[in-house]
Amino acid sequence: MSNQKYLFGHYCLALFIFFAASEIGLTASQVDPAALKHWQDLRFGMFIHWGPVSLTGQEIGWARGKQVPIEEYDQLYKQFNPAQFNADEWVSAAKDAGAKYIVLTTKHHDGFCLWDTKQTDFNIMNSPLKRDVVKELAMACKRQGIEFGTYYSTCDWHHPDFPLTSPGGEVQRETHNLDRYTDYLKAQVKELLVEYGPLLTLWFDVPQKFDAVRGQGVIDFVRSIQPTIVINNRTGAPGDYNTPEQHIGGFNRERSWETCMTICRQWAWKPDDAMKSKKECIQTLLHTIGGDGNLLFNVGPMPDGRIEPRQIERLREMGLWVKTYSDAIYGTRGGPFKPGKWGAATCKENKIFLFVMNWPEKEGLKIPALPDKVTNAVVRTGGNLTFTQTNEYIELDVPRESRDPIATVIELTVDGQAYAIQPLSMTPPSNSVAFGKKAQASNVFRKDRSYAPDKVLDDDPETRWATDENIFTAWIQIDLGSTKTVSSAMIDEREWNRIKRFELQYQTGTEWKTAYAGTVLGAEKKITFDPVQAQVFRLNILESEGGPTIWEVQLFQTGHNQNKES
Ligand code: FHN
Repeated sequence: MSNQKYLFGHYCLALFIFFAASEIGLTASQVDPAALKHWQDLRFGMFIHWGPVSLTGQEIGWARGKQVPIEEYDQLYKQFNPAQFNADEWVSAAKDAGAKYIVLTTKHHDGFCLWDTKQTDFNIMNSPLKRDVVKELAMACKRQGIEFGTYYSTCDWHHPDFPLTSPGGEVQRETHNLDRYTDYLKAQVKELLVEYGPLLTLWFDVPQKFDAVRGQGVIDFVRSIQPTIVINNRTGAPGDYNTPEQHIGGFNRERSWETCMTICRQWAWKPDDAMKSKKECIQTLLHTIGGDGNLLFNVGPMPDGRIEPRQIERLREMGLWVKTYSDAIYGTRGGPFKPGKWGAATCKENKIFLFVMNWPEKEGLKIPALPDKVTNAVVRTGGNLTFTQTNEYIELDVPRESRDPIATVIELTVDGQAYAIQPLSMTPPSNSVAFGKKAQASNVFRKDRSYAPDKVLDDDPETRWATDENIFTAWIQIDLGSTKTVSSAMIDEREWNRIKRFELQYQTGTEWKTAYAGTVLGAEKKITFDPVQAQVFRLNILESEGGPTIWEVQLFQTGHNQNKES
């Protein structure tokens, strides 16, 4: 049987198991809605990436067999003695930031375990520290009243049964046994659930050889031990929430999601790593919850067990701001106004909280009118609010000197349930004939839907089409659904300037003709050209620095929205 047929058969079997299980009432693969809501209401967690690799200042897992030879990397634990590790200090740092849960890497891709596991000697109890880090952190979380979850790497480049090894899982092991490794994984995960739980979440990572069936099997196993747990989408199966990484996920109320992001640049500790500013940290949280996501914000403790004092201070600064507006953050949902350059919004009961980060140059902020009447409006960050409400729009203004440089918080009270209001885009419609149309592309970054080609046709300044790093030429094709006469366009690659040569083409019969040829694109490039009649257009990127990415492609009919070439 060919591989494709085998995989297709496997996939059908997975679907059958999934639907059969739910048909006969098995609940193993369904998340407990109350548990998911509880996790979602927390909105903000602290991620911790730590292990013996911190002795090297290199990246956990990935440095094994790259910056650090495998043999040397695997022996690091024998000199790992973080005597200043104090779980209560870590938990206090998280609480000072305003985080409501902690997720710790209990085992990363390098296979080293931070708890007293009986499945392998490759664990913290055989290091000079001889302390069960996971146990101490779980107990400190309990003592201080915040939730605890565990990161557990699905792939394991150290384990002899896992098919792939370092560097980076790029090397196929001669002999391996994925079923035996899966049993090992389940035995370890059971230890974490039974001896260190109940856990808020199990955060799996990098499934590599785990397909949807194997991944769902892990999820069912976990839920059979702890039904009230939420599991992410990195076992190989969809799980309960998506995990956009190092970027803020798009507005999405339909599927739970959590952005994971580093406070510096590296996940594990790195000396003098660049650290995000207080403003960036807080605005990242606000844009994330404004999109209806959670934020899992990462620190990497040092080899002596401490979190860097400068990171502790940054987290404290963040928390001072966050806690001032905690009612506008925790237990809220994203929207109804979608996030954008303007800022973000959250809602709860009959309240809408606006976090205005950028004001228009000349007048106040105009937002779309709401179906519900606004019965009260106050500025939580101080100053006098000018407020106008018409059937078409709401206009808000706060004197410049009163605006908060991080976000001016405005609380609106409406005469209804704010969450019931249909989400509203803050970007005025472009009138592009390509808006909302079908798109396909020659390549999509890691085949991740978050970067699908249709993201350039959504008038949403927060979403983009992206390609893999090793892609230098690419095309994105747009089907308008019917023939249109087009004579101008706007193409936005922001300031990334990766594109060196491109053509806007249109299809006649089976041929592609060029409507416009250019070199540098950049931010909101407006182009005009002789009117062309076609149904299918494509942006053909002929030369780039690698990984070209486009935020918007807007096409305008002759006579509409004529843009002047920039
Ligand atoms: O390879 C890991 C990486 O080290 C880190 O743990 C992140 C956290 O989300 N996950 C993987 C990269 O996607």
